[in-house]
Amino acid sequence: MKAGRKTISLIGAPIEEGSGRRGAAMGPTALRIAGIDTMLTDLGYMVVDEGDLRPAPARDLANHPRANNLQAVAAFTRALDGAVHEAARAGRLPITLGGDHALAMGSVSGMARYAAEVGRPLFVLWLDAHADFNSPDTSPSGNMHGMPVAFFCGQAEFAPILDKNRPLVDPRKVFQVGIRSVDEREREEIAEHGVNVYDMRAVDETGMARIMHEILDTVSHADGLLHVSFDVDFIDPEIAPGVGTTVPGGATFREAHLIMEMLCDSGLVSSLDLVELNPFLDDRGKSARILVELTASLFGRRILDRPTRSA
Ligand code: HAR
Ligand code: MN
Ligand code: MN
Ligand code: MN
Repeated sequence: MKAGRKTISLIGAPIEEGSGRRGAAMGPTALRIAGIDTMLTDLGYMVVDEGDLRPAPARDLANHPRANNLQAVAAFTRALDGAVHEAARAGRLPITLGGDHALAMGSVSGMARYAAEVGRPLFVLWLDAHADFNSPDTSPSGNMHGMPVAFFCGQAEFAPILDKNRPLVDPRKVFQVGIRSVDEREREEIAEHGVNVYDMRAVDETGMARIMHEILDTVSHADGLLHVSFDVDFIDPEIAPGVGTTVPGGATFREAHLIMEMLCDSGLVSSLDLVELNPFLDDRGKSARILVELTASLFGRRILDRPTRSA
């Protein structure tokens, strides 16, 4: 998207109950301190900071032995499904400031509803070390930040969190890049449902530019909307240590930067999650700053003006 009069909604989602540890609830504050709002304003956007969601636990749901903190996660899912959908309908581009990755159960569901209303297919670019395609049945941990993709694809319907008849995301329209930690049963599930996974080996063998061209061509030919879900652990932990679930061998800053510039050129991005930032584990705000830098590239900051060339 080009810098211009587009309005961006910042939606804070201080959820940490989807992860196995504390700290991610400080993520939205750290992203604001790192200057996410002023950076976007400087790039020419109108920015509406909607503040932080603080939903009360969903007490209508029974606790689940294999879905930890279900009531808290469900509350954020419902709140974000509403807030993200509302922002998109109002013509604003929603950026959800996390918070752990369970929040994508809500943000992506809200965008799926919006996409259905405007009659365009929703694609999801999942930048992560993890596939996050577990369900309570398959999860080794019960942590719901490992389940959002299965949830918005309709493969984790274990409690009435959202309307069963809501629009779902077609798993074949999910593109995962940077994956390097997949659980045994999760591996079978992503294959069975046709999720497009570019694991780290694919990144090394094929190169990030080619992978991104393939993905963007597919979205563009389908006239799709593209939701980007950016998990800090996509990046190598040596550069971005502020995350609870570090996995070695992550993306370099340059690879991530290239992705952001290509996304910007494509003009296809409809919505963004910035997730799993844990400021308690960060090194003097380094990871928060990197997230803001990369977001700046996604929204139009560039080194030199040079359009993406076709593959
Ligand atoms: N796959 C593991 C589990 O389900 C770990 C999931 C960790 N997820 C995140 N988000 N950090 O990607 O427990
Ligand atoms: Mn994740
Ligand atoms: Mn992850
Ligand atoms: Mn299945």
